[in-house]
Amino acid sequence: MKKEKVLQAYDDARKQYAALGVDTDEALRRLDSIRISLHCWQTDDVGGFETPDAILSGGGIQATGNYPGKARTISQMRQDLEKVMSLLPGQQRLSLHAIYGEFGGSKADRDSLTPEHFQGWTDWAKSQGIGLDFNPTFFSHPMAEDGFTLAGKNEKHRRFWIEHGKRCRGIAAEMGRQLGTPCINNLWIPDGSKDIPVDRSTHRALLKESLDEIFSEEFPAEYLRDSLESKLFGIGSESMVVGSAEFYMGYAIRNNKLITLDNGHYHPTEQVGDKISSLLLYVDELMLHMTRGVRWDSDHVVIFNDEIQLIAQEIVRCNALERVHVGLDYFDASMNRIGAYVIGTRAAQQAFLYALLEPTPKLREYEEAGRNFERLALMEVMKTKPLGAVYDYWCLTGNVPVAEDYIADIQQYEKDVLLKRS
Ligand code: RNT
Ligand code: ZN
Repeated sequence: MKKEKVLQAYDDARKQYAALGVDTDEALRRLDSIRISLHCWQTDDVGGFETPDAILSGGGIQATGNYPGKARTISQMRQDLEKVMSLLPGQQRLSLHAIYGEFGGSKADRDSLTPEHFQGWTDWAKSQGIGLDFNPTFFSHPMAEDGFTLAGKNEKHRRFWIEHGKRCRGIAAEMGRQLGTPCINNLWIPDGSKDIPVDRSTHRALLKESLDEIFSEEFPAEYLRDSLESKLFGIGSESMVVGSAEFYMGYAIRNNKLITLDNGHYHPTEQVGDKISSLLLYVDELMLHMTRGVRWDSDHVVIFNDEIQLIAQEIVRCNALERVHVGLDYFDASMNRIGAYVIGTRAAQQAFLYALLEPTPKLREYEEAGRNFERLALMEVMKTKPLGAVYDYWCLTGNVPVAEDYIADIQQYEKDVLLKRS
């Protein structure tokens, strides 16, 4: 896109928003401070590097598609992530899963992971000037095959997973310490049952006990924040998921933990955006897994839809940008994976920009005066204001491709790099 065109369009957009009392420059300044945490697992369909050609298994989650070019080594993965970040305005973080360590061909099982296995990632993050987040991996492992980990009645397995949970916190804290930005360690377990269980309560009591043990060690909040992610159901856990919304909400409020809101993990008519103002009254901080469920928790690429907009709007309206850590969680193996990252991250950024460009005081004024028509009318008008011109300007000033220009860039990368991978 021509530079002058972008500047001209921005100038016009600035005036249009200003007429409604919205300062676009200020909105961009605030947008610039949001660090979206890229989920490393879109590079390789949640495979990881424990064994050659590891595949996602036993976690009630599934990646579908076999688009060529997935990352098969750590250096390919870093190359892909660097490409992704070169196509995104603003700054990002990276969220790693425990299966993505540098195991150097030797088998380090989940209960014997150490910060050294991730030192390469920390060094890389330092070189990129980004922060890291972390996730213990409680799936794709023989000891998770019966569908239970921290909440299981098999004591040997449960002990193994508790050890994994503890080690991951140590690793995450070390990343946070070295990088000077707290590492959010997000805990999600698949535990649940396919058919109707009779004893739900023992599993929940066991999960509580396991978590107490995992969290018994204290780390400074500047290094580590613990977050808990609930789920409604998964493949093979259709009838009960131990770590439900109520379970973790109770646990997090009582124990001062963060809650991760994955918008694929609720009843399809529930709006995750609506939960934010409630949770912020009781927990200090939230973590987001922005995703797109299509009929189920399908983890499609994030797009600029109503759901994502409401999430961003509620965070901005609650003035809670500093209290919400934004992350992504989807894995689509049916399209160019670099493209999937860029589409989803740009969509999330656009949702925040949309929220930041809202004439909230005016809308509130209408609301308080009971002017329901006027409130809805202005909300509708905002949908066709030149959001894109403001976003394009952000890309231009951030020296990344503007609008559709990034498509050609990814096509070139596919030709030069991805298709050459075996
Ligand atoms: C699964 C959860 C979880 C995973 C990642 C890979 O339903 O959403 O966050 O997607 O940990
Ligand atoms: Zn998630």
